[in-house]
Amino acid sequence: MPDKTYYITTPIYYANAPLHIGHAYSTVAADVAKRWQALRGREVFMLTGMDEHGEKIYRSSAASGVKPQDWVDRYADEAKKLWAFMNVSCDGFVRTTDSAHKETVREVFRRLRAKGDIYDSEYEGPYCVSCETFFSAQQVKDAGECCPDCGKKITEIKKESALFFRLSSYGGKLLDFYRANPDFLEPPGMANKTIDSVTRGLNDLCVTRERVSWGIPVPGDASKTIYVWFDALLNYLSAAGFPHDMGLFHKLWPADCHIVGKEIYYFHSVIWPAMLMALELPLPEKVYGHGWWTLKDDKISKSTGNIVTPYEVCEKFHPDILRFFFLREMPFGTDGAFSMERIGERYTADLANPLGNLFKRTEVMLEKYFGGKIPESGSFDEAILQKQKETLESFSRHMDALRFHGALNALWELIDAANRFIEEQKPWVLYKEKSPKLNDVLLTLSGCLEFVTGLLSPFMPVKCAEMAAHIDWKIQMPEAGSARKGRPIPGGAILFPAVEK
Ligand code: ME8
Repeated sequence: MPDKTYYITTPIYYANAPLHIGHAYSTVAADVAKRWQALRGREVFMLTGMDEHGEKIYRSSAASGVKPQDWVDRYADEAKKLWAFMNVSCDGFVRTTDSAHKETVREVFRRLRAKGDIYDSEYEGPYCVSCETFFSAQQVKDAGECCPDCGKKITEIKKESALFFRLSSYGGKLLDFYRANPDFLEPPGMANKTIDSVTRGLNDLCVTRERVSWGIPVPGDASKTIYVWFDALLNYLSAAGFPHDMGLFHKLWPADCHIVGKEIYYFHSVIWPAMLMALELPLPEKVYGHGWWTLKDDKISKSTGNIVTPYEVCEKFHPDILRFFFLREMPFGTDGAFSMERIGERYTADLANPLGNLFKRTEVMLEKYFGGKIPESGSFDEAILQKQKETLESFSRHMDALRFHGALNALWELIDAANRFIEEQKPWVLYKEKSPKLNDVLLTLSGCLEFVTGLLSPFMPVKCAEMAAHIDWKIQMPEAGSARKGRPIPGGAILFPAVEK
């Protein structure tokens, strides 16, 4: 087990509209990955936060007649409330208006300028305020005179003095790095796109804006502010203590994983590693680009206006059910259609029926046959023990690789096997026949309850705490074949009551 703290990040979200289930998806995924590493005994640090500078945010605040700082303060407060509501336990919450962050950005800017990686020039050309992205005239023409990414109206930046980052000189080094670190770009579909675009050649990147006042002033030239993406990407360093707390930094860096949506993968897989190379810092272990939740085939997004908030979903379902649904419904990396009906179906098919029933039936039988305790004697069933060992191996492998879907599939195979075990062993017959095998069966089933509760806890921390209370157990990394002979099983209210359609 490595000594280094497991450091995982989400994107920092724009402070210009309420967060929705798409944002919750990335944040919950990072929280689940972190909770899994903590369960295995590692030190962990999960970072999320807010992206608070730039023209888009300035325009939104101005349109509402609110000072930009008041505007972003409001969204940062709302985000913190949302993450607490979603049972996300973040260790860091970075805001790009934090003074420590601003100092990191200024320092990085100074260093890169001093070594010639940032140089003086001029910029003119198309810019998308919604994506905060510079495009070439040809890209905009090819997209039908609109933003090639979001399809919105393009702004023309008139010729202005600007500073550029020498991105073009890092193409070869990036390709070498991708080759030498095949786990860096994930999933594979995203890797191919990144390698293609770097192979086609990189242009230097404009990293300042002259007519945007809501940003970090360029050191030594207050007429310009630093481009919002250059500012935002540095959150991963500033929140890790670079350069003001190098003790913390050495514990956290390099990050184990940046989780991002696929539309911002290029920024994280090309621009960000090139910035780190320029700073002569180690690169993160992995950049994972996940897919989108869609509604009627459209990406759920603030700009499309089809957003669903976690609060709306959780009028009907516990936040842990939404967490579970996020990672059970679609493989991490692909797109998926969101609907309340699908959550209801998943809830019934995975939680209320197999898992809820496994708990209920085991608790009822322990009460009836053993006075509410795990049998004092008996031995763990060999076949289920073997199944638990296989599940642990497969679950761990998938979780370490952020294949949440594969991990849950493995766990549900065990839950199904445990339910089949009840049907095959027929404990009610064993009881009538006064067979000693009854002890083995209920010992084994009790062990399955604790095994499943432990592994599921990163996904559903609150519901699993309820499950643990049913079996008088403290959540920890479960062991195959564990059975706490003679311990009371208090049971409790139905864990996953049926929901109407
Ligand atoms: O891009 N499905 O912020 P943002 C899945 N500030 N995930 C979704 C989603 C959907 N429909 N919609 C949004 C920014 N997301 C920048 C990031 S990082 C240095 C700066 C998630 O508020 C997904 O993670 O537009 C996506 O990348 C992110 O929210 C975009 O959030």
